[in-house]
Amino acid sequence: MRYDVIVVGIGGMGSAAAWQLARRGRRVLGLERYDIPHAMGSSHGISRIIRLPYYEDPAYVPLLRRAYALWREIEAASGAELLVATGSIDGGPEDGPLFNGALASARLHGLPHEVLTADAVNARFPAYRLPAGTRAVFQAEGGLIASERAIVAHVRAAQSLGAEIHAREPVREWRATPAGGVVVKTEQGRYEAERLVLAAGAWMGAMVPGLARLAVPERQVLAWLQPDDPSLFDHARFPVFNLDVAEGRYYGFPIYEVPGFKFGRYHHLGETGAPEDLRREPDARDEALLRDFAARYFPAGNGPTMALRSCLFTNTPDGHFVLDRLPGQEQVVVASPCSGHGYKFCSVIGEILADLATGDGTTRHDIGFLDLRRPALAAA
Ligand code: PYC
Repeated sequence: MRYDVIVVGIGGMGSAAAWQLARRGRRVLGLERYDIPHAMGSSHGISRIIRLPYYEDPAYVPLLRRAYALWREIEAASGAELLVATGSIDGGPEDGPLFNGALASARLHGLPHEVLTADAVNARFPAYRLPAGTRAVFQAEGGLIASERAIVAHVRAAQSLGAEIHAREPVREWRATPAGGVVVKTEQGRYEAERLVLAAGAWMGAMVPGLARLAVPERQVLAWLQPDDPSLFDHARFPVFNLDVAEGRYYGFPIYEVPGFKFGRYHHLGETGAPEDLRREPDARDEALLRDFAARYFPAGNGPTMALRSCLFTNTPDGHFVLDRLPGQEQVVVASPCSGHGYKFCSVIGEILADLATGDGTTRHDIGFLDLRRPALAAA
C-alpha cells in the first residue's frame, strides 16, 4: 500500500498532523500502537493547560497564538468543546525564573496581563493560598484543552477527508529507501510512503535509537481531590496555574469532568526509563507528595481522592521540543519529545509537521530554536 505520508503515533500531535495533511489533500496513513485515544502515553487525563505568557521562552508565544487559532478551528469543525478559558496564573518568588519568565514573555509580546501579589491572588481566587512574597502574572486567555476529546476530534476530521487510521498496530520497523521514500512494517502490513512523521512521544527512542538520549521518558502522576466547596474550583473562579513553591514546581486546573481539583508536580519523583519499564499504577507515596502540596497551598481542595493517574513526559536535555527533519533522512520528520509542556501546542505542531512533510519541507513558523542540531542537544 502506498501513501503520501505515514504518521506514527496518533496521540495529540500525530492526530493533528493527520488532519492537517488530509486537509492538504494528502493520502495519509496513521498508525497507533494502542487505542484511539488511550491512556498509556502523554495525552490522557482529561485536560492540559494552555497559557500565553510562556515562562519557558518567549519564542514559543507566536506558536501559541497560532495554536489558539487552530484549536478554535478544530473546535468549530468538530462541534466539541476543546478549549475552555479560565485565565492563567504563573507565580513564584519575585526574583524567580517562573514569574520573571512569564512577565518577560508578556511584555515582549504585548500580552494583556496583570501582575498580582499573593494577597491579591488569594482574595480574587479564594481557593488559592499563595505564600507571602509570591508574585504572579495573571493572563485572561489561559485555560485548558480537553486533551483526549481533541484527539478524537482531529482523528474524525482527518478520516472525513480520507485519512486511514489504524489503532493497535505498533510499528515493528521502518527504513528510508534509496529513492527518497520510506517503508514501514507492522505485524499487520507493509506500507510505503513519500514521507514519514514520527510523533511517537515516549516511544521516540524506540523508533530512532540515535535519538534515545534526547528523548527520555519520565513517569508523571496527577491527583484529583474533591474540594470542600467545589464552587471555589469552578473554572469561572479558578485559573489554571503554574507555581514555583519551596517544594518544587506544580501545576493545576479547575474542576473539569472528573469531580476534583486536578494538579501535579513537574518531574514528580524523577523516575525515568523505557515506557514499558515505568510503573503506571499510582501508590500511597505518590498521593502523599501531592496531598502535601494541596494542604499547604489549596487547603480547600484537599478532600477525598477522586482519581490518581500516571502519564509520561518525554524530556529533552534542555527542556525544549524537537521539531525537525532527520539529518540525512530528510523525508522523516520527528516531533513530540516535548518535556511535559507540549500538549497545548498540538494544534500548531500538527500544522508544522504537515509543512515539514510536504513540498520543500520548510515552514513559515519560526522553529529554529527547536531543531535537532541546536548546541544544547549536541552538547548533551
Ligand atoms: O505547560 O502548563 C503546562 C504544563 C502543566 C503540566 C505539564 N505541562
